[in-house]
Amino acid sequence: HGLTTALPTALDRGEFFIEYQPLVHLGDGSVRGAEALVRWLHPQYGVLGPDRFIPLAEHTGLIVPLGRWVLEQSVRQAREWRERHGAGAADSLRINVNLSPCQLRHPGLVQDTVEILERVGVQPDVLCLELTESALIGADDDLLKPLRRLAEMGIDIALDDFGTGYSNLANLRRLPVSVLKLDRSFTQSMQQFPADPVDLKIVEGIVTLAHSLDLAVTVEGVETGAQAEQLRLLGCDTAQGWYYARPGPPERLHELALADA
Ligand code: G
Ligand code: G
Ligand code: MN
Ligand code: NA
Repeated sequence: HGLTTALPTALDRGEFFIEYQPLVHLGDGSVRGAEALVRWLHPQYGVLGPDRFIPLAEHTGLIVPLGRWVLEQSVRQAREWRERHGAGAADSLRINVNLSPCQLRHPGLVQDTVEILERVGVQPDVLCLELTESALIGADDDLLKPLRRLAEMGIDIALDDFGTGYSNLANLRRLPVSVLKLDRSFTQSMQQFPADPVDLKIVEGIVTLAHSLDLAVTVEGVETGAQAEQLRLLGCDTAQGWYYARPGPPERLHELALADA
């Protein structure tokens, strides 16, 4: 239908844009970075979220050039944040970029990423690549090799939507991952205070396991202060959600980062 025919040229037409949602340190409330979330400003249908076109982009192969574009824009944005905020916590602001499994299978991924970082002139530690747990379940060595190379360069790898798949927890040791992003469903169950005791135990267990493997824990979908407080008490490191900010234009992150500087 309409989206299928318009998608291949949308990149050349400059119809994609990126919104950024801050990642906040639960201990001190400082902004540590942001997740880049792509949108398509369709000439007829208006703003479309990734759920509307990422599957199509994966199917048509556009995900590779689109992913490269998102990566370069995001890294440029992160460089600007670091430059504008100078010394201090903002000095280490990071950008999280989602990676589709198709991009991981594309042989040019490592090379493209290196070239983008060099062209933009930023260190690899500016970047955290997010892959869903389901993308990495059962991943063989061919798929993990590029991921290991990226991790060795100093890029963080995050396991997105963690806890929704059924990954063998021991499997985590095999993956070059440094961050677990706990799925929003766990955050939702922290809505009541006190939260369901079984959910509390599960999150507590995940956090203990993650920390013992030297992984940081980020929580998604934090909508209330009560959720943030319970997740902080459970030892989670970083949070993301509407309680702090909705995804928005890059200027919004300047304001938030400056506000707590
Ligand atoms: O934008 P929204 O908050 O609705 O995000 C929905 C999902 O779309 C995210 O969880 C993420 O997995 C996916 N997504 C957003 N931006 C990108 C992107 O640049 N590339 C890929 N592959 N997925 C993305
Ligand atoms: O990569 P991922 O699919 O996790 O991207 C995050 C998604 O979650 C995006 O679609 C974003 O708009 C959404 N989101 C971000 N913060 C919140 C929140 O606090 N509550 C809910 N319900 N959704 C959120
Ligand atoms: Mn994500
Ligand atoms: Na997620």
